[in-house]
Amino acid sequence: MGVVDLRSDTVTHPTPAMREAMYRAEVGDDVFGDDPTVNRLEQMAAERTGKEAALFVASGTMGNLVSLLAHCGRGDEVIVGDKCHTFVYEQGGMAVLGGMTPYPIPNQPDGTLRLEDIEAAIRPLGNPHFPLTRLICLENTHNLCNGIPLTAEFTAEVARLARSHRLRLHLDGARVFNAAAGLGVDVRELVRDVDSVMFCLSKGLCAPVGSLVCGSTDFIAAARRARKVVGGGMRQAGVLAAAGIVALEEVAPRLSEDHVRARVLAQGLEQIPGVTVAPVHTNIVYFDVAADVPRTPQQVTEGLAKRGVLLMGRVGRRFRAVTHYWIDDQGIETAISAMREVVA
Ligand code: TLP
Repeated sequence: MGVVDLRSDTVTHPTPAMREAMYRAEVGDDVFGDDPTVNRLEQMAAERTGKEAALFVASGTMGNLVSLLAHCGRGDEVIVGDKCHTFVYEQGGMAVLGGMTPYPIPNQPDGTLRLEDIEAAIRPLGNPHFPLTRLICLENTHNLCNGIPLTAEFTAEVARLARSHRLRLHLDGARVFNAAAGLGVDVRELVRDVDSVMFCLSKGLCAPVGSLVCGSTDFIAAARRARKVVGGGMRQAGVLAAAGIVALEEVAPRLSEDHVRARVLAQGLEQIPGVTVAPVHTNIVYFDVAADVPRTPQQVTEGLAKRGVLLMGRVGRRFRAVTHYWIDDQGIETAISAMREVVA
């Protein structure tokens, strides 16, 4: 990559080892269950998450959607954080395509939901005015909450509450491998108490396409049906799954390098007058440019782009930079000096 592309970890190109594995991948018709490479990836994903089974899907959005379709029916309600990806960035897919209603409650700055808020959002049974509460969703790491990881202990508390009301718990774990690296624990611990987890291969894990949904055998059978109805039966998907296998084997173990670089980036940006950096937990760095810096947000992103640095403008004067496999130490230095010039 010629430019320092910090817009997202979704911009990652496949590694040379992935391209090689894709070239050599054995394939079959995955809708018939015949693709050995997809089957192997699904087995690996189930093992890594400690779940019975897994399903390869095209994207994180599709993974969350088919999970929700497998857990819920029309008229069911889903308790979500008001800053979670499923609620904010997925076009309301659960409502549009699944007839579910989201019940958003405030995400706390640390990405958690207050147990009291969850409890208060659960509908009383037997009253025909209300939808039926069916599912609670969490997100780990939490993208809009500074990429913070949720602990296994917090997830266990929510799971206990869910079980006591006969609700299911789904985790949007798009970056759950970053969460595990950030907390220094195994992914299995972080997802032990959820009924289903979706994680992405095509973010920090660097694969070109794909996500996995993991859960019980029955749940995965339902998710497989849901994947087909949304057009996600991908046939010779082994060419994609092959990259996913490399992602799990070779890229997952190195994610903490991205976290170190995110902290170095934050430390550099903090030195620039007018720039305030939010706490960094994993590979996501949010920062604000003060109102008295005479640059519009657009001028900031354009000025950076001219210097070969791409990042994402968010709401107001807030920006996001995400580190990943293709960002090295030199890239971080380039980004910091470009920012210093643009803001000066
Ligand atoms: N996030 C993207 C954008 O959509 C914001 C990004 O650049 O961060 N869950 C979480 C927590 C995500 O951050 C994302 C993508 C998804 C789900 C959806 O994954 P895809 O893009 O594969 O559909």
